[in-house]
Amino acid sequence: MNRKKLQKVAESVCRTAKHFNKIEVECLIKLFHTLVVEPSDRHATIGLDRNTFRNILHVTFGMTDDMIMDRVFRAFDTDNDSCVSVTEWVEGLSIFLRGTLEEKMKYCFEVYDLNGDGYISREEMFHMLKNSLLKQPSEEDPDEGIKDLVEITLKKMDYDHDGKLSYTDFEKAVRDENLLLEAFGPCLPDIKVFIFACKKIK
Ligand SMILES: [Ca+2]
Ligand SMILES: [Ca+2]
Repeated sequence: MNRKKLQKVAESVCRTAKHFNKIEVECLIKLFHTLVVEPSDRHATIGLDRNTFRNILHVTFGMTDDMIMDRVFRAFDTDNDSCVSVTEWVEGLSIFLRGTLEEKMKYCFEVYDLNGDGYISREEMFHMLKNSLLKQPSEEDPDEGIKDLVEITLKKMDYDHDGKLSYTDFEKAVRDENLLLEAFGPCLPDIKVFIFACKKIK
């Protein structure tokens, strides 16, 4: 990509990715182009498909949970075309790396609401906690322990007592105790790893 084109793309992306300055946006666009596989047809949309994106989450951000990584992909792919475009990439990272608490709450809720119905259900909590907790080999029935944990979590976060978490419940609980933001598994990056990746391409 030549300098002029890079600047043009950066300018347009800057308008929506609020938390980065222009130099950072340019760096992220360059990074995007080192990660993306250029299609043979030059008119095809250039983007990161699910597998490439999951690989980046794994290698660059140290994520391991397949279910969570799939949801992170969905959160980045805002127009739902199964590919993360350069704009979606920078906008997503703007929240992922620098988002306000509000933006991060919305993002985490979207990730944790596995079926996208607007609620985090008992079953969804169970799946995520089972995946994110290390198995204790000594425990006779590890599922029982996770079920207990789901009930404890509901008791703490389900303010309107309907047995599932709405965004309002989630927001209230996280505002009260910020650590609950990633209650159901890590879905925000390890910043140090990322800064290293950015420095390498400069
Ligand atoms: Ca997309
Ligand atoms: Ca749900």
